[in-house]
Amino acid sequence: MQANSSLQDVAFRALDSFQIEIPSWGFANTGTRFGKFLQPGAASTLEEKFSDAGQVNKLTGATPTMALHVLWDLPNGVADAEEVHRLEARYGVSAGSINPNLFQNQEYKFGSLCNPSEEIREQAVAHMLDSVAIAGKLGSRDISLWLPDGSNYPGTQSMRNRIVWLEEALIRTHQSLAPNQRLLVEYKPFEPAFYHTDIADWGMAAHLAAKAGPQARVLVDTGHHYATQNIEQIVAWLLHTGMLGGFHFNDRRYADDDLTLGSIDPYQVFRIFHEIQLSGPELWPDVAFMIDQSHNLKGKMEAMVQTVVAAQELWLKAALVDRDQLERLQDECELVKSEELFRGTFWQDVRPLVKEWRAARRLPLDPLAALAESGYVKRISAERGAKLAPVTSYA
Ligand code: PSV
Ligand code: MN
Repeated sequence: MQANSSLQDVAFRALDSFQIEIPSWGFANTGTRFGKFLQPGAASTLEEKFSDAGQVNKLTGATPTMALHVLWDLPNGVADAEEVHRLEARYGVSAGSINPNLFQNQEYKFGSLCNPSEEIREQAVAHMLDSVAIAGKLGSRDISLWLPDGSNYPGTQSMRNRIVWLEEALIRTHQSLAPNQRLLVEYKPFEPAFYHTDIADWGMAAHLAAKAGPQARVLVDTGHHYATQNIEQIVAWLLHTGMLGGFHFNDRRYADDDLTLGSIDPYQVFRIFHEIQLSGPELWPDVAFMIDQSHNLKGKMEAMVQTVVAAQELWLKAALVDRDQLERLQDECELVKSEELFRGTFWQDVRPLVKEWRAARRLPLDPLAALAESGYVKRISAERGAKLAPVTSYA
């Protein structure tokens, strides 16, 4: 905690400043490539997703926007904007980042923006431009690109040609951005391609973003790293170079989308938040905090609320680090004292403080308990479950 401020002031400031975007796909039935376990309460329409997102926002006070995935949520492109505006007004949540989808069409078997076929590359660029137009119509700042391209066998693709095609595609996408829009470039070292992916790490993403233009940044998905990767160091570098655009939070133990934030290593999330808080509040609005999770085993609503609450607690813990004292100890190379200060702050139980903030902001004191008491999950399970055809095999 910084000197001259009461603990409560620091906590309230930190929690007031913290917002995290939830993904529409977190409320829908999803699974692994082996199959899906369907949940009766899962959302299958855009309205149901908005309704669920609205509930999470009411319970936590921290999720005013929902990320949309173009093909899953906006199949008619800009023509869907009117319906989105109606849902925003009805459920009190706005459209957030717009996610192009370059991974579902059959044409993309050998790549999208990096496909050796010029015609297919054009189709993929056209989808990027459509996504920018949709974002413009919805008033969304960020177009968040995850590229699934890559190859599975050495020698089968020219990695060098693909760099050039990708640079061209991102430059063209950037040219279509309005002044208030950003292009976020996500990286992933594996899946669905396993020999090489065209944007494998933060260095490649940072290069591509810089090449694309001044409104492009890097998106760090915490699941998209190899084991033992020091993600907070990557964050420190991206902050230093002004290239950090945002996050997709999940847990890398699942390698991607499906574990609640901090369920395996909350200390890592704390370390990441600490790096961001070192940069000061002027910068925070430029960092898009987003969740990229879709739960297969836990109840979707419960897991989303649990994630947001965990994020709030960890953000607050990071705000309580005595950064001045830490800097002094670091300068003096007081290893044990500096580590104990850092670790000790992480171990503090901040839940009572978060509760005080919830009370002051007229939010439920215990969002998970409030969700259970509201009967919302029971209701949507009954209503939506009745529409499900009986299933004997979910493969
Ligand atoms: C890909 O693994 C990813 O992390 C991208 O962000 C996608 O948009 C998202 O998951 C949903 O498939
Ligand atoms: Mn992601």
